[in-house]
Amino acid sequence: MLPGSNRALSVTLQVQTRKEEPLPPATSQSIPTFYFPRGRPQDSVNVDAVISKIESTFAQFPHERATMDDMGLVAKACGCPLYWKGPLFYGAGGERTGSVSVHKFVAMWRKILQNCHDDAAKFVHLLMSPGCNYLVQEDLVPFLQDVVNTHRALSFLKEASEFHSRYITTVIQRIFYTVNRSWSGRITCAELRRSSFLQNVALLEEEADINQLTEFFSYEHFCVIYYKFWELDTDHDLLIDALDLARHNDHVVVSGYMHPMKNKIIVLSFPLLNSEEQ
Ligand SMILES: [Ca+2]
Repeated sequence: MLPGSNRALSVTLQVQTRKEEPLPPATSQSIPTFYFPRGRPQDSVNVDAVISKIESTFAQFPHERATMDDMGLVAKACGCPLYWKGPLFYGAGGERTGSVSVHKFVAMWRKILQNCHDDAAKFVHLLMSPGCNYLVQEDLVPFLQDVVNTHRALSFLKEASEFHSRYITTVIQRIFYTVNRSWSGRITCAELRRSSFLQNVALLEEEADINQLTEFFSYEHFCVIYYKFWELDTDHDLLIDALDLARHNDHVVVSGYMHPMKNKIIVLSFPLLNSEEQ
């Protein structure tokens, strides 16, 4: 054995022994929660008082069941902006039966109050498909269909139901273009929270002229967008393809801008000169 090897072995064993001593566990109690995907819980929400107000509201309705027409009162009892009434009705399953019972609605809203702590989380959970934590485009249809059906500024659309889906589709595209900054096709609570969408939803109640809501809901903006689409869609099949653009404006969009195999447009930002400039 080499000189001093006994001591070296002893030191090594001590070091190994020390290494095996367990570190004190980092308890979750010592790290404050800093991530609240469903909003930061607030102590001030008195769930029982809110539920009591909702029950009083339902007591006014026949058999304590609310139809879609009743949901404005229910939304107010929930402390929500008026145009949350569509999502509230849909979230409680009202679309399937045409009305919603007080028991079903209270169970749904109590669960939302207990699990969702801000408006973004509540709105997403009312409209999302089961098992999801985000909204896809179709999820917004019940909300927007109710806006079309009941906002006074859109009452003239009652006679033109074929434009309902075109207005709704356009508004959904505007919402996703602005709110879904990740371009994932899925609006999360965080993306909704960072956007001005819910403030605009609240303004639908206060603003009689929907054209003032230029970010998403303006009917005038829809007309401009739809008119331009119609102009580009030269065969009016509601699809803009390469042939439409090739035909548009005296063939000013040259074929070099199109994908030779897929018949798709690669570049759309082509300057369209008016006749005076030409
Ligand atoms: Ca077309």
